[in-house]
Amino acid sequence: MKNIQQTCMALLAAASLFSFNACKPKSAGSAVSGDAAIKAYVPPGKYDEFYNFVSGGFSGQMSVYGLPSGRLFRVIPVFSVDPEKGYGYSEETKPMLMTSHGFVPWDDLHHPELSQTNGEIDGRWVFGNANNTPRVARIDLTTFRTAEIIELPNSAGNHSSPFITENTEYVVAGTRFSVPPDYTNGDVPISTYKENFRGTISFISVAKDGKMDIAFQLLLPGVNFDLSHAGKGPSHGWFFFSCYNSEQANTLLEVNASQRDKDFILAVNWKKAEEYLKAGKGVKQKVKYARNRYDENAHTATHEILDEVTVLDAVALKDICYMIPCPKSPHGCDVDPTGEYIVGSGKLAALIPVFSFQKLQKAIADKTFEGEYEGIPVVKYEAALHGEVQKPGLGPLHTEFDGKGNAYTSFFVSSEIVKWNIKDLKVLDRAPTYYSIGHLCVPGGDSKKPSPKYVIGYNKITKDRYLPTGPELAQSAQIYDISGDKMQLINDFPTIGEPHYAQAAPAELISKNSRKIYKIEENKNPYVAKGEKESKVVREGNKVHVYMTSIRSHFSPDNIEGVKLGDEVYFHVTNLEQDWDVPHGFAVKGAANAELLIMPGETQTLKWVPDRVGIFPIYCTDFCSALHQEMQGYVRVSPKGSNVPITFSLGKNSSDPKAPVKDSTKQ
Ligand SMILES: [Cu+2]
Repeated sequence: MKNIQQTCMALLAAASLFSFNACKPKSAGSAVSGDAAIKAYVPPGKYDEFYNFVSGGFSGQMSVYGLPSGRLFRVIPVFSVDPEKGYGYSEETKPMLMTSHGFVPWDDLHHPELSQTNGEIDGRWVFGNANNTPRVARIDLTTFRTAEIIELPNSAGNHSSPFITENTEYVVAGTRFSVPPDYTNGDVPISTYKENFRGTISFISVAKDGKMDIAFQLLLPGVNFDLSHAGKGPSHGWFFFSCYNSEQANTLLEVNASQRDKDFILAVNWKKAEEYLKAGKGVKQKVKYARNRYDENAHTATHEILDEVTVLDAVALKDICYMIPCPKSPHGCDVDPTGEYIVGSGKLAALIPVFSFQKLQKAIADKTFEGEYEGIPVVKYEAALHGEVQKPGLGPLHTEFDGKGNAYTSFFVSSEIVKWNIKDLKVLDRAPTYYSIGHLCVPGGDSKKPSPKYVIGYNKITKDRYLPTGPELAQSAQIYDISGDKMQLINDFPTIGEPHYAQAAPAELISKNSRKIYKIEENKNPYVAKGEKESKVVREGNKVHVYMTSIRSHFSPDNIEGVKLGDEVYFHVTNLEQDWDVPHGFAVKGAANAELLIMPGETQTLKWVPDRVGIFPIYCTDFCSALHQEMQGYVRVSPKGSNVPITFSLGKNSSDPKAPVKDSTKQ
């Protein structure tokens, strides 16, 4: 290990550590030892103990795995279109991906965050951030679907997000890139960063039903906000953010933002900010941002553009924000379950500083400041410090907790998880990871009440854990049993996209609320057909609306004529099934679009603009019965200006005279 440490130290000294692959620990084995694998074995037919919500990184989605098996259950589409579910392809879900820039079909999701009540995970929602076009999404855990997406003005690179207060009062989002605020003229030389660029933190309020609003934003000096965590227990009412680039560099940050020995943890008194807001100290600014909500009754998303946000100037309002010096280029900023200790992880630091909330409060009360940074008071490092973990490893990134007084920190450079005691700061155990760990997760490990059974490590850079798949290898996670004194590797599982961060919750908390169907009588989609008798085809100018139903194993209607070139055809398909797990799919040949996937009782719409004359088959894409293959039909497309009337039928050439839909021209 020493040689590795020396090699890595050399890399650190070169201040270019992230351009190199991390060092592989010599002790890294190739398999789990002894009978450890049995701990991850979940027999066929048995359920896992935990849901693991894993970020899909640059896939823009969130994926759901079982723990400890590592089995993939579902990919939840959030910020990227998903043909498997028709998300972003159906007319009903397209509004979810609207922004102030228009339709954006992709993003980069980094951090899942589960909702909490009294500081404990409550299983209602999981939030996720869009790192590129700044947004925060809320996913409903009864349906495992994205229920709402809100865009963030005055932001760029929404990395420091979404972090949550102990009763889900707020989800916060700090900007990674400082930029000129939206309401000012942004046409300025980039070299005027110090004068014109600002950082903002958005406080998004979450109503009882989950609806999100930007309550206020804090205007801050131009630094990069990286990660955050809310206070809890005694520190409830406060938020802590890691900041880097206190040098305020705007080029070659790998060198220029690593100049100072210490950057900062920003401590925010959000209760105080609320007081200022109530006292009218906020300034309303003209901005433009989107808010998109999915209505479970109309089965339709709505998109609106909002144009105002209230900004509190943290420099002018002196007692909202304080800086705590933190060595060096801090990344993770984690609060322990008691709410007393705040762990800062300097990417380039060779120790872990642990701050005390009580000491911070005393330092603020006594004004034990070493000066100001860009107008924000800077607390003396020693005055806020509980202590430092000495020689913990190289490249500390993130810390989660077991609720038994222990912390687990990931080390990117030395590729390991290190367990240490929060009070006496002694290192207790270390386990190698394969390779270059980034985030890690203990179920509930950033809440007041962790479930300390496993710690899961998520890779930044993955190498040869699995069979090769061309130039890009599988992304990966590893599960360690932490029920004993020593961490024990029990399982690996490949992941979707980059498994950036993840959270986990006991299965029972979520599975008991799982939705099975949508009641057909509650369907308020304007184009619903609540039975085959209501199915029809209606022409409105060049728009043709098909009110279609699907039930095992046919569509109604299944023959349509009278569509012409130049028409826009809208297939509004209602799935009439009222049994759990009988979705139907829908696709049409040549549509520049994906399929629909329609849940029982739901209506979804596929828009199709035919590009040629001819006969176009339609079919069900999701296997639904023994006669699924027979679930098909035809649409005839005639030339522009032809006089073929709209007709539609089901069972027209069968012997059943009561076929529910008849040729409309003969009615
Ligand atoms: Cu089907």
